[in-house]
Amino acid sequence: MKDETIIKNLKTIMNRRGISQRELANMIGKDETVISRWFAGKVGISTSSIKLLETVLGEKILIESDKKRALITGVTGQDGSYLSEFLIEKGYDVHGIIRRSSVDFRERIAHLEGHPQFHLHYGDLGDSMSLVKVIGMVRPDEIYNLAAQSHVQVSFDSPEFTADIDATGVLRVLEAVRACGLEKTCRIYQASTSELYGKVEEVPQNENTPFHPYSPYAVAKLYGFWIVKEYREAYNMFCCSGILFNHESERRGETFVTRKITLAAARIAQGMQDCLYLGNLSSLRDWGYAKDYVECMWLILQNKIPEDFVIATGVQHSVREFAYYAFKHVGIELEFRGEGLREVGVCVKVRGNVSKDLVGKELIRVSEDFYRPTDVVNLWGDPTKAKAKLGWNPSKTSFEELVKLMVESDMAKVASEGVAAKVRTNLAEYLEKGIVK
Ligand code: NAP
Ligand code: F7E
Repeated sequence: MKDETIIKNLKTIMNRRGISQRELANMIGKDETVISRWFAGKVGISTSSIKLLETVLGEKILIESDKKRALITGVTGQDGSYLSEFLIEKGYDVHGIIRRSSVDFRERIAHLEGHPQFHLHYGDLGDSMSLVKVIGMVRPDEIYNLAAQSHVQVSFDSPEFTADIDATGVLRVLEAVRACGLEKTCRIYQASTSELYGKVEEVPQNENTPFHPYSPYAVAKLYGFWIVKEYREAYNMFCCSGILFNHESERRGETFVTRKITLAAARIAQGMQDCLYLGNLSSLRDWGYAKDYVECMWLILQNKIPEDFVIATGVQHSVREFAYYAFKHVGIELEFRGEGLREVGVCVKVRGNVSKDLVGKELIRVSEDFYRPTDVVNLWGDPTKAKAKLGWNPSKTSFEELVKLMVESDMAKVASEGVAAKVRTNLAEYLEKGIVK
């Protein structure tokens, strides 16, 4: 997309000024065949060649408006970071909204800061004025609204904040787009969730399954889903929701159950933690890989018509199974004994460098602290529509591969932690005491 537009601009300048291919080649000190190959689309045109052409011609051939512009709210989060990488690769100019933080280190996007296609702006989903300002300035072709208070347990602790950001925040984005006069041109993706199915009324869940939200988070997200649908119908806006089932990665927040498990497995295997405390081990989830899921967000916005899609793998596992495979992968074989609050995961065998002293020890225990007032226990998505209409492949990364790549990343992280180990020990203690959930 980018090269075609650059060549088009270059040809327009050459025609207007009567410059032949040979003359252009002389002007930039290259062989004429190089120019012919650019024009035939046989080779890409490098950034340094673009700069050289612009200098000798004294005119811009890479016009900023030729690049598609995407605005991502929640750019510092797991999905925001992968989506930024994906869109940059596609040639987009990516703009992200960040909140001011007392710790000025944005771990997940640190590697992108300074990239010429990556730009950050301060804003907040609780602050309409900041949204109007950023959207009006960036004038995006696509908005990916990923910002949210995304932790279900935290939504019980901070329900009002969750509603403000996850429900009203969506309305603020939609209204900001209208206030900037972009409702006819800007496509909007809303990060919706399988939590809408909550106390499930059907298994597996598809686009027609009735919603039954079962946490303050899910109730807020339900408003987000419906307001997007309303604006689509009322104002004919291209806005849609991706109903995404759980997706995890090496960048997943450390208090979500998968990451909590892979980090603990790595720490226990390396002798830095004694035991992992979890809540409902029987809870069932359809876990996919976040990197695969961001592609789908983009595909949803490239669709001919605005529609909502379920994004899932179609495969379901329990928290207990996730823990079993994660520990197995670090060299610890677990056997689960007992039931409910008395259930424990006992080490029955070790391999590799793992200490034999662990054999016979209870490495996983259940704590009531991690039980939720209402818990969603049977999520299982049916991605048939996304497969058929978007051509998306839900089986790109299997459950086993996902567990493996998360565990391997945490094994390496723990091994190289050094000074940070103490901070981690404190976090582990807080997790154990249920202060941080
Ligand atoms: P995440 O890692 O928790 O990231 C959330 C992002 O939202 C962070 O960048 C955070 O910024 C930002 N944010 C929070 N409050 C904000 C506010 N008031 N104003 C501006 N930004 C704010 O979440 P994720 O896993 O990437 O998920 C992305 C989206 O998909 C969320 O909307 C989530 O609810 C939804 N979702 C996730 C899953 C999943 O399994 N991951 C499944 C379905 C739906 P800070 O870094 O400053 O905190
Ligand atoms: O819990 C159970 C817990 O916190 C999964 C968010 O991205 O996905 C995520 O929400 C299950 C629940 O994710 C612990 O009770 C047991 O049944 O990893 P989670 P979530 O609640 O499914 C959805 C789709 C989103 O939209 C959200 O934004 O695991 N569980 N023991 C535990 N959960 C946690 N966090 N910690 C435990 O110790």
